[in-house]
Amino acid sequence: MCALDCPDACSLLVTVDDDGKATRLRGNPRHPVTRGFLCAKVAQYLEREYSPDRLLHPQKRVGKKGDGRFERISWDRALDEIGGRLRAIVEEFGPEAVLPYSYAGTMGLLNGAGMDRRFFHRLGASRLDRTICASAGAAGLTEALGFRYGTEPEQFRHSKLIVAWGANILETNVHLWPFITEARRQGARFYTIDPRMSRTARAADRHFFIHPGSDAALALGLMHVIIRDGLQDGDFIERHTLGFEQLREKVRDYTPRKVAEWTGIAAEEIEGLAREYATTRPAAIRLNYGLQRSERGAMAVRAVALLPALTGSWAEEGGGLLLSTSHAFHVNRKALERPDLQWKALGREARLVNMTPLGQALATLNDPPVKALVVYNSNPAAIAPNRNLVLQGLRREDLFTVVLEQFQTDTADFADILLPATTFLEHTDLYYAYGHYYLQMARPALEPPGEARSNVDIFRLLAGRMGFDDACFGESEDDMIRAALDSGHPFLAGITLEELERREFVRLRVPEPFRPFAEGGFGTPSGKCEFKAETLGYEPPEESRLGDRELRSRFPLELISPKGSGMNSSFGNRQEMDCASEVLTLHPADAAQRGISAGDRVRVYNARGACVLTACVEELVPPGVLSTIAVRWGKRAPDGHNVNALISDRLTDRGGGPTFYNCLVEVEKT
Ligand SMILES: Nc1nc2c(c(=O)[nH]1)N[C@H]1C(S)=C(S)[C@@H](COP(=O)(O)OP(=O)(O)OC[C@H]3O[C@@H](n4cnc5c(=O)[nH]c(N)nc54)[C@H](O)[C@@H]3O)O[C@H]1N2
Ligand SMILES: Nc1nc2c(c(=O)[nH]1)N[C@H]1C(S)=C(S)[C@@H](COP(=O)(O)OP(=O)(O)OC[C@H]3O[C@@H](n4cnc5c(=O)[nH]c(N)nc54)[C@H](O)[C@@H]3O)O[C@H]1N2
Ligand SMILES: [Mo]
Repeated sequence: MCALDCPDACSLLVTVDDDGKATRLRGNPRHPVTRGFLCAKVAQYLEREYSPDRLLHPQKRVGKKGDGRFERISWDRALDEIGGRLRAIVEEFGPEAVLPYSYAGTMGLLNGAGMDRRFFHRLGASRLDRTICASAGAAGLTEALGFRYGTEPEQFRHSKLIVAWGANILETNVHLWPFITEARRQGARFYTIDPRMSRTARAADRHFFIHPGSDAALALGLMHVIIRDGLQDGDFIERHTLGFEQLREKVRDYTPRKVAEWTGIAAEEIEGLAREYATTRPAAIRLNYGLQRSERGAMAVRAVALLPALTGSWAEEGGGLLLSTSHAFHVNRKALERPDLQWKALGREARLVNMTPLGQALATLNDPPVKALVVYNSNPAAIAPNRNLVLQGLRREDLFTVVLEQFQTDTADFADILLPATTFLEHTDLYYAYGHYYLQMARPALEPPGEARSNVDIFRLLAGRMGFDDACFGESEDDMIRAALDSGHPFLAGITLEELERREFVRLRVPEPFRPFAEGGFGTPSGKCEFKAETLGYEPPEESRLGDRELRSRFPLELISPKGSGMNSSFGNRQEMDCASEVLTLHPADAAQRGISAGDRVRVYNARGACVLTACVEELVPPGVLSTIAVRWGKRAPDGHNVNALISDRLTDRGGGPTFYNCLVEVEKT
C-alpha cells in the first residue's frame, strides 16, 4: 500500500531479492481503481526508501535549535530522556502542556491515529484539532449532505459532463483520470474551474479562471440561472430536499452580472455553464480541496455540494459529486484511539488545540503553556501558515521538542530528540482511502534500515517508559486491526483481518454501483438534502482583490500555492522539489508593470514575511493572480524561506481550517 496522503491509496507490488532488498516497485494491476499504474513520485519511491538521507538512529540535539546538529544516542537513552522530560513537565505544568502534532504523513490507521492517540490520551495531553487540510470542506460537506462521501471514481466513466472544481486531477488524484478519459471517448466534456491553468486545466475542453476564494458566489450564481430557467429536478427536490422555496428566494440576488464581478467569470459563461450542467445527463462534479483553503472555504464546498440535489443528478449513474469517500470507512475509532483514557488521566476531556495557527499556540497559549511538542507524520516548520511565527515558537529554549521522522526535515532541525521512523514498506498497517471505497492492509515488505521503528512501536515503548500498564499498550498490530474492524457498521460487516490478508483490498460493503444519495438518505437530521437558505451567502474574502481596501492597496496581488507532482513536503530532500517550488508564475501584464522578465529572481512579500522565487511570465494565471507550488523545505531555499512565510494563519469560515489560498502580496525584482 502507498501510505502517502492522497485520495488514491494505491495498491503496490514490491519485488524483493534474496538479500531482502527491493528491486522493483509497481502498481498492483488487480486493484479496480488504481489499476496498476503509479504516479511520478511513487514510481521513484525506492529512491526515497534507500536514500542515504534516511534517518537511521535516535539522535540528540547538540547545536542550537534549528541548526540541525545532532549526536547519535541509543534507543534506551532517547526513551529515558523523553520519559524524564515529559514526567517533569506533567508534574510542573500538568499534562496538557504536552501537545502532539501530526497529520497524514502516513494514511495508515495504526501509525497515524492508533497507538499515538492511546498514548496521548492516557497521558492527558492536549488534543490536536487536525485542521490543516480538509476541515473546512468537511464542515461544508457535512452541512450539505450529512455524510462525507459521494460518487465513486469508477462511475465517472458514465458521465457526459465532468467538472473538476478546485481539483487538479492529473497531479493530485491521477487514478481518476482513466475513468474521465473513458467518459470523454464516449463524448463527455471535461471542464475545470481554477484560478490558474493547472496541468489538468490544460487537458480540459474548457477552463474557467475564477478569482481565488469566490467559488460560493459561482455556485449560487449557477443556482440562480438553473432555478430562473426552471431547469431544476422538481421530483428529486420534492422527495429528497428541504427548503427549496427559500433557496429560490435567496439566489434571486445572485445574478450572473453580480457573480461575474466577484468571480471574474463573464456573465454569459456563467449562464452557459449553468444550463449545460443542468441539462447534460449525467453530469458529475469532482470537487477537491483547492477551493476550501480560503476564508469562505466551508461555504464554497457547501454551496457546490447542493448543486446535484437541485438537478437530481444524484439519482444517475455517473452523476453526483465526489469530494471525499473517507467517511464511509466506519472503523471503530474509539477502540483504536481510546479517548476514554483521558478520563483516567484528567477526569475529563483534554483541551483541544487547533494545529493550523501553531505559531500562535506556541507563542500565546497559557494555562498551561505548551512545554512539549511531539511531532510525527508532519513537518510543521515547512507546511504550516505564518511560518516565521512557527519557527519562532520552535526556537523557544523552554520548549521540549520530539520529532519522529524518516528524513532531516525543517522540523527535525528543531528537535531535542529525533527518532528514526519506518516507511510504509516497513510496517504493518490498515488503510482507508479518501478517493475510493476499498479498505486495504499491508504487511512489511522490507526490514527497517538501521534502528528505525514504527510509530506504533515508538509510542508503545514510550507508554512503557511512562509506566502506563493498560492492556491496550500491549496490543499487537493485528490486535489493533481486529479492534478497528469491529465497529458493527454495515459497511464493514464481516470484513476480517483474514479477508484483508487474503485479498489485499476489500470493497466496503456498499452496493455496486454505489449511488449513495440516489434515493435520498442524506446524513442530515431530516434525512434530506437541506438547503438552509437562511445561512447561505457570499461576500469576498478580506484578504482578496475585493477585500480589505488598505491591505490590497499595499499588497495588490493574490497568491495561491497549490500542490505539484511531489507530495506536500515529503520529497523535500530532493532537488526536483526545490526546482518546482522555486517558480512564481505571473501574468505578463503584472510582470511588465514591475519590470520583471522570465527567469528573474523576484522577492515576494507582505507584512508577514518574504521569500525569493524565480519568475515565470506566462498567461497561465490571469492578471492579479500569482501561483507557486507548495511546499519545499525552507532551509533548502537560498534565503531560508518558503511560501508559508507569506501565508496568514487566519481560519476559514467553518471548520477552523487554513486559508492558504487567500494571500495578498507584492512582488519586486531583486
Ligand atoms: N502529486 C501530489 N498529489 C497530492 C498531494 C501533493 O502534494 N502532490 N497532496 C495531497 C493532499 S495533502 C491533498 S489535500 C490533495 C489535494 O488535492 P487538490 O485539492 O486537487 O489540490 P490543491 O493543489 O490543494 O488544489 C487543487 C486546485 O485548486 C486550485 N485552487 C486554488 N484556489 C482555488 C479557489 O479559490 N477556487 C478554485 N476553484 N480552485 C482553487 C489550485 O490552483 C489547484 O489547481 O492532494 C493529495 N495528492
Ligand atoms: N502553502 C501551502 N501549504 C500547505 C499546503 C498548500 O497547498 N500550500 N497544503 C496543506 C495540506 S493540504 C496538507 S495535508 C499539509 C501537509 O503537510 P504534512 O502533513 O506535514 O505533510 P508532509 O509535508 O508531506 O510531511 C509529512 C511527513 O511525515 C513523514 N512521515 C511519513 N510517514 C511517516 C511515518 O510512518 N512515521 C513518521 N514518524 N513520519 C512519517 C514524512 O517523512 C514527512 O516528512 O500541508 C499544508 N501546507
Ligand atoms: Mo492535504
